[in-house]
Amino acid sequence: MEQEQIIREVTLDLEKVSNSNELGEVRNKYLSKKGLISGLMVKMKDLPVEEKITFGKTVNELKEKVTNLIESKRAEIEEKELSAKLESERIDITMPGDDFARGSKHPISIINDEITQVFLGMGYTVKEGPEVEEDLYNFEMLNLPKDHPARDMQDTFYIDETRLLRTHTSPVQARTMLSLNGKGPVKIICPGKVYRKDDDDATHSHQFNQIEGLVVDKNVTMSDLKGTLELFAKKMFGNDRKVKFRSSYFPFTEPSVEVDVSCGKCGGKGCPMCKGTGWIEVLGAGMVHPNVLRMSGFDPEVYQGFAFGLGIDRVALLRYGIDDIRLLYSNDLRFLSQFGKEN
Ligand code: FA5
Repeated sequence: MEQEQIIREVTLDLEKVSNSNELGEVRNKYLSKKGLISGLMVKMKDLPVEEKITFGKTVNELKEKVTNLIESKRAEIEEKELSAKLESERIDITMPGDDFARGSKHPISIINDEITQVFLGMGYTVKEGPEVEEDLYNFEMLNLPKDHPARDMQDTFYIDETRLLRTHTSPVQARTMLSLNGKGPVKIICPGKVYRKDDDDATHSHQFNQIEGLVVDKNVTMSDLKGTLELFAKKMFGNDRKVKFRSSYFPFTEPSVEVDVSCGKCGGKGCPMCKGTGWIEVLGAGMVHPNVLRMSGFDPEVYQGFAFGLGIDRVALLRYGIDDIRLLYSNDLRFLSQFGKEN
């Protein structure tokens, strides 16, 4: 066996190699099971014993040298191939990127978050309740027994005899008070969707959003309610808009009020949106009725409370000068993309 000659042959073969496939072929030629070096090993069995040891040693040395040559060629080729790949996949980071459509916050979510922040700042905590509600919490616990005529004020989607889609966020009042076993204070807001069989028009939707507020404590008065709502109106609408308290009726509050804000579209002169009145009603409120406190386990001789229910959609109309509530539910991107970019 000519060790030197084989090494020369390998070196010549490797000089011609320019990629991994060709290198694989050279490797097979010398180092595979049927390769030249394995062939030499086979020959060893025909040699006399005394030659076997030296022959085996030489073949092993040869194998090691050939392997080293092939492996250093492999490193060279891999580096070349990697540089070629990087070159062909080079990214021009100075090219302008593709613009992609980005979502924005819905105006109702923006207003909901803003109102929530105003009340969190006044020390309220947020509570939630189910949209599929029991008649018990939506009406009965709010001083509206079955067949009470005031149930007509909130035309209802019933699911069955005892369950309905909540018509307002007020049921969370009863649920929260019941969980407290007659011990105040209570200071909560509850945002959420509500449903009514109202005919849709510029200011009415069959699905809309409210934020309920409830404060129960000792020595709570109507002026606390008025002060709270005035502060809220100032924060939400600024000093330009006029705010009006109107006496009203809700079976769960006594006395009751409704709060109107001057119409943002006509500035209070009267237009189709405000139905010529110059005002848009945004919330109902009042002092919690003693019956409601009692039914929820609070002693009306000890505790008083006020509550309010704000229409978030109406606040959005007023804040943004939107002239039709149905736009909020149209899912028209031309409309929606005008909001929420600042967040
Ligand atoms: C109520 O829902 C009472 N639960 C509010 C309340 C709570 C009073 C706590 C006293 C104490 P009302 O039906 O007026 O009240 O609705 C409250 C607000 O929801 C309205 O002022 C208005 O802003 C909004 N609203 C009512 N109906 C609709 C509707 N169909 N579409 C959009 N907003 C509505």
